Amino acid sequence: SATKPPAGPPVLKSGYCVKQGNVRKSWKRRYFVLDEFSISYYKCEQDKEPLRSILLKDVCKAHECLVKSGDLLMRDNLFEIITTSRTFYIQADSPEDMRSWIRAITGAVQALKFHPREMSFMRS
Ligand code: 4IP
Repeated sequence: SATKPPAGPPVLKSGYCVKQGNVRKSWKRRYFVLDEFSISYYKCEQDKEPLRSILLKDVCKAHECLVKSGDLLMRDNLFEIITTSRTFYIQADSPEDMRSWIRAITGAVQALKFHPREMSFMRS
């Protein structure tokens, strides 16, 4: 019904950032959504299906990208999300937003580590 809340865990942070592709390295503006289990990105805010979800259990670290080479040099407010399989390069709109994303992701990763939760909403 129209009053039913959206399924899934509550959103911790969301907003637009620009991310780099893995192989082709093209930069795309995407809508990012962080919840207590994952970071997903969508083509736009209205989309229902994410292009990809990064599980927080696979995230090793999120921090400001200080060592840059190549086309990373041109990008400010750049942070990286290091996972077991890939490093994501993400450009925020401002230094404040970059720090806010790093803080939110780091907090969620730590929370999951110290208080493992059942992903019960995924079983439906
Ligand atoms: C695409 O480039 C986009 O950057 C994709 O990003 C990216 O996938 C692809 O990475 C890259 O080839 P083109 O559109 O120029 O083809 P998005 O999914 O945000 O559209 P990722 O994995 O970064 O989502 P590779 O690694 O498939 O090349």
